[in-house]
Amino acid sequence: MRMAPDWPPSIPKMAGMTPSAFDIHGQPAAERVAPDGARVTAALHGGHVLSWRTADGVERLYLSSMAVFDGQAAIRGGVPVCFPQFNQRGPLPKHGLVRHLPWQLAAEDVPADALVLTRRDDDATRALWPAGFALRLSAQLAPQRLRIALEVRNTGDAPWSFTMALHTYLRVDDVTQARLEGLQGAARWDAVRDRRFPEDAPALRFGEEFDSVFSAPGAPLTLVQPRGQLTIAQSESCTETVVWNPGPQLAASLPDLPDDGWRQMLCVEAAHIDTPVTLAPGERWEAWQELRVAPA
Ligand code: TA6
Repeated sequence: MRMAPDWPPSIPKMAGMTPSAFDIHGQPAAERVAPDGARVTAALHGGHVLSWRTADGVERLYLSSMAVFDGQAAIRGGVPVCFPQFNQRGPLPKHGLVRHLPWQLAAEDVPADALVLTRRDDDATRALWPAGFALRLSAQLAPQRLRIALEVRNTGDAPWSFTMALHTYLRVDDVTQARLEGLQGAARWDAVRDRRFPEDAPALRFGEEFDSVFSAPGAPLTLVQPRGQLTIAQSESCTETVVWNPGPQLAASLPDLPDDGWRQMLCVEAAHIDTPVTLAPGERWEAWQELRVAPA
């Protein structure tokens, strides 16, 4: 099995309500610690939330032990921000531009319980996509809860369109023992088999490659595991939910995922894919996903 020898990285514990800046594997990172001890950590590369630990110390997000921290590659795990393109549905690199680029840590207008990262267009983005934009990613802590919000603004002088996803990797004890409830009745595109059908299962189960785009459910989803439940809600502005697990075969071919890494992760993504959002100059749009640990 392929495993990084120095994992997990030692993240300094710096409690306080000011975001702490440090680095993880040589990459700049920041952390917010809430009064109850919950903490959220993000890498500036990609504006990428890496970790959410609830007050009980339990890690709720999956981060691959083989994730590449070279300031170039997208990081495997956490919450990649896919913008302005989801997957390969367009001419841009897979999942867009910003997961490969450095963001900034915001210091102003930041709520006391949030970590906020920002990204604007620059020569690197305009070389591939001529849009003037500003992104603001907020990861906000509340007891047993994390809300990740992405604000998109058109700062240019022409309209442009985008698709997006908050590509959240949830940590699970064993995905084959987990089930995801709440998508029954949703329109589903099964990308593995290229089939479209209404989902009829009351709960999704995992074990083989699973890659599907669902029309957004009207109510939050529930991830059920033997150890407890997680509720996953998303803003109405997200018109789709994506569920992805590579399964054993695809996992073995991904160089930045341990062979058995697929067992510890499940991506449940708040997305806007099928009909792109168009923003006129000066317009803004917001999406969020909220994760809540259900009481035992
Ligand atoms: O959101 C699901 C998906 O689009 C899958 O098709 C799979 O490719 C996954 O994202 C991960 O993509 P990545 O480029 O990060 O390997």
